[in-house]
Amino acid sequence: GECVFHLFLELNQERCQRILQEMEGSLTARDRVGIQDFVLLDAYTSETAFMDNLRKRFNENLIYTYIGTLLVSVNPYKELGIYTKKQMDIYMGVNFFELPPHIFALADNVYRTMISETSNHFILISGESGAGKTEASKKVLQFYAVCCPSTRLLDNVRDRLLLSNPVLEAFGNAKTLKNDNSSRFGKYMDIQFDHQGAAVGGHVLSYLLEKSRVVHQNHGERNFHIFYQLVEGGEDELLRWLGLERNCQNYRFLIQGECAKVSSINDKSDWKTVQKALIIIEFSEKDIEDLFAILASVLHLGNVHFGASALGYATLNSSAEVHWLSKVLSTDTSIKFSNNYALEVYIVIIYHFQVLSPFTAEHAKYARDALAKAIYGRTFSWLVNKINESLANKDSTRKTVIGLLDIYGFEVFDMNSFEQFCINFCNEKLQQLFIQLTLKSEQEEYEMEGIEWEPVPYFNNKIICDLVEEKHRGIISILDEECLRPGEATDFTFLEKLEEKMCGHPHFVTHKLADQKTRKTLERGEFRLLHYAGEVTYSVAGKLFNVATQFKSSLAGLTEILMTKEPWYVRCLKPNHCKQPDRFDDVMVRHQVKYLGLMEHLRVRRAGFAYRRRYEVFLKRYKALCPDTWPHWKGTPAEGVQRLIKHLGYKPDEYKMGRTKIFIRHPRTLFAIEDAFEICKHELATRIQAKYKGYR
Ligand code: AD9
Ligand code: MG
Repeated sequence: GECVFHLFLELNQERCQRILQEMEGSLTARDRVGIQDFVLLDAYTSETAFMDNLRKRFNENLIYTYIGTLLVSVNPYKELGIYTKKQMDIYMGVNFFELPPHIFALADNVYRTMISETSNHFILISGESGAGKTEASKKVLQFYAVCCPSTRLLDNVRDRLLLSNPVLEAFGNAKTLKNDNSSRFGKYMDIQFDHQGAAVGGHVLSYLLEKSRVVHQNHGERNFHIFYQLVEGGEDELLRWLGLERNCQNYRFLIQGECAKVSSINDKSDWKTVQKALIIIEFSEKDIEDLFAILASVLHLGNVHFGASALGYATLNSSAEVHWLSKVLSTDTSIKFSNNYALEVYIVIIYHFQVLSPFTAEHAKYARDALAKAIYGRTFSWLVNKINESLANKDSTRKTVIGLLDIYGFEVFDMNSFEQFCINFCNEKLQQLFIQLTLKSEQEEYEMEGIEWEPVPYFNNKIICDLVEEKHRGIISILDEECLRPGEATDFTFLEKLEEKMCGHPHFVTHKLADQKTRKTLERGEFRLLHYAGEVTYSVAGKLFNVATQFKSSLAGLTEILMTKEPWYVRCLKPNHCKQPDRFDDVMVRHQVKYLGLMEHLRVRRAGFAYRRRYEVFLKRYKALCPDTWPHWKGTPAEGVQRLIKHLGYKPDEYKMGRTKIFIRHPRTLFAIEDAFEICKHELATRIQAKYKGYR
């Protein structure tokens, strides 16, 4: 045991040094490519040094850098050829710090930790809109699909896991000003693994789809991709059956942003991909037909228009659209889209067209749009359910999971509505989770364990989360109260209430509460929140349609799911506002580095300990490396660990003993003990085999 371990410790030290030398090379090479782990940065407290390192690496197409086990990624906006099968093979099963930083290295590390500790994990991918979250989450999924062991039977699951992505993106992503493929829903995906590490199933949770996009798009933005795919790529026969023409310009819901065609998007080939994916995920032919009938109904609905009668009531001027609507939705009694739903839509349409006719044209339009949004929203939920049925693993044996969280990023537009409020609140909550799990709990843990520690100050955004969600006092509660006063409450009474309750809050401003200087930039129907990531001005118009409470509780549910798992982080940075390669906007990146709390994270990491385990867990895993602790240790686990590491010859500055845990400073110490453990396991297995042979 001992001598093997020392050999490994030495080998590892040498190996680490060699790797570092190779990585950093001579001083000039290091000057050129920077350092691959910010923890190794000499001037680790200097933001300038941090930025220099990031920029250097970006200029060399090295988009990944670590802060310990946290991965920082800068969107290159170009293909780098670093996600090939060959690259996956290189990263598979190799110690985290031995190769240049990569999303595959993180994926591999999470996977191996899950296997060796039989524990559940999640990867939180964050960053603002267009920073590369969705791409990162796809790379992780691809890595697991390709690298995990598999059987023919499970190939199915793998394909379905992979292909759920293009389907969900077609229905849930859209071109915005920030990102040509912007996620307009939050997505949390569990990938389930059996005890051999094969991917055997999955589950998707979706969060608040931005439904308003179905009926309205800002200039330079599009509706959800799937509509354009259908119109551009749908077969002639299909379009004829749906009463659609092959021209986006004919559909009001597709052209409000005046950019139906996007150079970076090929709707035709995407259509084919989605078709194939739907078949692999096992949507029946009927399901698929119904799905497109529903989409067509939304497009027809968008073209329904209303005139005004002499009395000012709405009149319906769209017999062709109504004809197609009733045809695609309800003439076929066998519509299986859940019978009730199809029927409900039909009844609602009849209801709207006949009973709502005494409405004004304005009201009728509103009802039409509400209907279109509802149809699309339900279709999306149905789609997620279908995908989940297909990914479900029926076998009840215990599984471990890796969760992937890819949500819509923080975003600020000229006009920010209720949707942006929810999206940015969601980002605020995830930042809070990050703070709790890293900066806060890490430091509290040292304190609790009685380990000497110089506290690192950081900005805690809890104050902003509370401003939004606190019971009885937060914005969402006030919104709820207002919604309970139908007839009396308006967007403006809501704003007045906010002003009354939030007056003096450092993160809340309105026209009335603002100082002279700020007032000029704020309108009367607006409020401004000072989010962790920047200021956003929201319009109160239409906010009284409240789904915020439901959103708040679903986010609370998500937090609960995550809290039971071990966290890993990918922090995505956006290098410029123009979606351009080779352009590193210093001010913009610095801002993100700041609000994501990366400097603070680095400080905590640098001063802290890379690895920690409860004494029982540590002893259980490594006790075979010391004759005194193997096979049974009679004393307390802490004493056992003390004996074990004494035997292994740990130096005093390499570790600290806390109240319940051992803390290890460097990853290399960890590699060494893991390697020694592997050899030991191997030796044991060989001995057992030999014995067995002899017996035979
Ligand atoms: V949003 O909050 O959903 O609006 P994301 O998800 O953070 O946003 P996304 O992953 O969609 O951004 O990335 C935006 C675009 O940047 C992609 O469509 C790619 O064109 C580009 N991108 C992102 N990451 C990479 C990468 N690792 N390599 C090459 C990339 N291009
Ligand atoms: Mg995205």
